[in-house]
Amino acid sequence: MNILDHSHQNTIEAPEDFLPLLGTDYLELYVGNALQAAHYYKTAFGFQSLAFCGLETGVKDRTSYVLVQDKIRLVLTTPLRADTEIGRHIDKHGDGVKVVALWVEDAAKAFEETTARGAKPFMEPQVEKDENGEVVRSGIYTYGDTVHIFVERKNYSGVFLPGFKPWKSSYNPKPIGLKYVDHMVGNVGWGEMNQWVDFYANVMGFAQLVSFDDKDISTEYTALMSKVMSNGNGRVKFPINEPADGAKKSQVEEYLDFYNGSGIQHIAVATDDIIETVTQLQNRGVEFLNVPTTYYDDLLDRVGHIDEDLEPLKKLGILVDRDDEGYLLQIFTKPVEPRPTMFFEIIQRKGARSFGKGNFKALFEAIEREQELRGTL
Ligand code: TYF
Ligand code: FE
Repeated sequence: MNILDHSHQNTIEAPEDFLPLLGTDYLELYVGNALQAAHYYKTAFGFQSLAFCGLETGVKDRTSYVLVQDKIRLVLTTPLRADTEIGRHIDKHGDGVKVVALWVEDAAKAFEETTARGAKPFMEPQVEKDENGEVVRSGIYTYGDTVHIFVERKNYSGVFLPGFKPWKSSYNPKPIGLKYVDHMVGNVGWGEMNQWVDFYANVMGFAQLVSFDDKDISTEYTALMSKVMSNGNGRVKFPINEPADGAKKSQVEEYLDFYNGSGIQHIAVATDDIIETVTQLQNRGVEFLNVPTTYYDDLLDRVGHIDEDLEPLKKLGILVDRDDEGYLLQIFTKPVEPRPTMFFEIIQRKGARSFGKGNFKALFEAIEREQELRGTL
């Protein structure tokens, strides 16, 4: 099945999707201080307060703040006690993504289908109830300590999940136009990419969209290989990177060193107006990777006509790439933790369904300049 072929011409009938996904449900980060992290994501990224759990809701061992912006839900979780699973996760990885939750019609079936195909169970299907109805959740492990939780919420009308209360805050910075999670990239260990590509293909029913090897994307230091996996309807896309042999330490290796293993490298969030979104982010103190202004000298020769003026793109450092179907605009933050681990990508798609291959060189050289400053090359 060619999942990018929407014409339905000359395609053989697709096999039944055994894991239909409605989209990304939420992302849960384990962080050292969820209270302060929530303030950061509200102030800097324009998220809105949605829900919370903790001592006031009868939860004794941890507190979580849930933030929302359009279709994106972020959960920030911190332990309240010593010697917890969450605390050990933070000690090992620093702040990072623990859960990539996927929205499904049937969480018990999602668990059965994936574990029958070899997934390691994380959470048996469980029904959670409150006065707003019920949610069924189940979960499996993916790379490193990262997990997928399947969320079935068709019989639920509460703000987030049973056990959470609405979070009514008097501090509400304006949203900045972030719409949905476009893709989430994982970095995995040396030689492990194909094993995880096979996991998404065989266990989750995903198909491979594209592949990049070290010849496509090798600069002086960075060498990496990447394959992009997508679910059947294209709503969930997971590129997977592994380090390749380069002259010096690649960015993927640096991540693996500081994260102490495989994990989520970047979260790409979509906007309909990247110039406005990035202007807001920069005004609110979010730092981005810088490309040399020479990047813009031959940009229009490379990508042809674009709707946007060149000047604001150049001023903000937004990158542009074109494929057969259209073009895309993208920009990458610096890591948002003290460790050089997870970062965000802001992306606006204007027809293009690719990932910005034409920008890899400029982008990776910008990452290497940062690595140089850190002395980690
Ligand atoms: O998701 C992607 O494939 C693009 C490009 O370390 C990319 O955003 C790939 C690897 C990387 C940073 C960005
Ligand atoms: Fe990306």
